[in-house]
Amino acid sequence: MTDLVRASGPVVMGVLNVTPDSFSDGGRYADLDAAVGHGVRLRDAGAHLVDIGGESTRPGAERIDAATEAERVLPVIRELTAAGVTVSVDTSRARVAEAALAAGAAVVNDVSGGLADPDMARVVRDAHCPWVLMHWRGHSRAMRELATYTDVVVDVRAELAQRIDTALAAGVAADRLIVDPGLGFAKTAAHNWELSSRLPELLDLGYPLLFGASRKSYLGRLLATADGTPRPTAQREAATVATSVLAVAAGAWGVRVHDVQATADALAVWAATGSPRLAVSPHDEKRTPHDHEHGVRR
Ligand code: PMM
Repeated sequence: MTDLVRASGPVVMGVLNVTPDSFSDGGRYADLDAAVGHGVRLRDAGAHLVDIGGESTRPGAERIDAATEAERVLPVIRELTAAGVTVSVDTSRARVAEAALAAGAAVVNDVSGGLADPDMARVVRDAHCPWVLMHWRGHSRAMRELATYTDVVVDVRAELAQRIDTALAAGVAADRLIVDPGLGFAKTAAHNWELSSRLPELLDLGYPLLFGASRKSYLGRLLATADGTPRPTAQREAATVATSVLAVAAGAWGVRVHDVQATADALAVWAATGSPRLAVSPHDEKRTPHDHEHGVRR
């Protein structure tokens, strides 16, 4: 699985949330079949990884207990792994991660970056599996009040560096770590845009970067009607694809998306045009009007 971390091409992580609001109708087995079927479709559409989460992390969401979370994710992980799908588990609980790895999960996607459960580093270290360390400041109920930064990019970078140091100090190998700015987690829309436009400063940490903008509310606000009504979740796909391609062109290792087919198609176009990279670095001087004119003439 270390190969996945070192992958040069963009990695597409498909989202499979097995929370009651995703699969509310039908009995337990119908839910399981629906979840597994969806996971297989995500893989067939081009997902390198299917990310299975059993606890909603939406702002304001109430927590569920570890046993409920495990009951939701473990059967889906077992079946998808048996079907040959590479799976990550989206959890902040060491107990759930440990059981998920035993059930076949290959990657731990921890939205708390190791902060929520001090035992997570041990689990990841012993499993030698990749670990996504997302930038996080607190559980869903509290995250709105935690969205205060001096400079969001500088602060997120410094906090991710602390998460990396803690992981390394606990014995986790550097080549298992992936960082993620955590769009929408204790971030306003403006913070999300600032992070999106200054990814090179986060890439400068020297770790693969996962970018998860898919269908998030800041895209809904960008595309709001004149009276301020946000664009509904299901109609944010073109914006999701645009942010994902821009993130990959800026150097992101991977993107976490709901509509894998749309993103995979867009990334195929990006690859067919020579995988162009956005030529920006945090130290680049801003382009002057003169440069622009020059570029146009050529
Ligand atoms: N976002 C959500 C859940 N898990 N994991 C990572 N690594 N990065 C994210 O941005 C992220 C995540 C919330 O989005 P969802 O409710 O659409 O799954």
